[in-house]
Amino acid sequence: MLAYIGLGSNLKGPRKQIEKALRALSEAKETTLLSVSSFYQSKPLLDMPGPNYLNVVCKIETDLSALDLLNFCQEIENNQYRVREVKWGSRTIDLDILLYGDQVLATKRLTIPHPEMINRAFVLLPLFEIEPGLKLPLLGPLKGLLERIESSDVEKYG
Ligand code: ROI
Repeated sequence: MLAYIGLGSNLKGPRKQIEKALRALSEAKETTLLSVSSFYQSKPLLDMPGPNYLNVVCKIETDLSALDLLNFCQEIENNQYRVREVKWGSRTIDLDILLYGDQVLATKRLTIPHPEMINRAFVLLPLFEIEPGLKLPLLGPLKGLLERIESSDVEKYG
């Protein structure tokens, strides 16, 4: 199955944290890393206090089910000492399953497409960079979604 994962970090060397998580994704025998976007920098959403974020989106091919992919992503987060303190607080690493093939899922643990992705330029811009022609289940062409949101506060980094 093809899947897209959004990665974000604003603590403890964000670039290093994201590179480490990408390495974990690429080294797992059930997943192949197919492409990775540039790094993008933005302020924390909703004017939350904290350092700027770096975000990337990657495309993988995986034999894992959506739920096992979620478990794997959370294992990577735990390995990088992610601590869940306040909701929407700073984090060393965050991995969000954005899309899993054309699957639509709404369970307690996992909603796909990721429910917030359509509002987040730090997800849509890197996704557009690696897959400009993408059509999302339920939500339609990525290009149309990007045109609806303000994205000037997200910039390419490095
Ligand atoms: N803000 C930005 N800019 N990037 C993120 O990845 C990000 N992730 C989050 C919250 C805390 C909502 N804010 C973010 O989870």
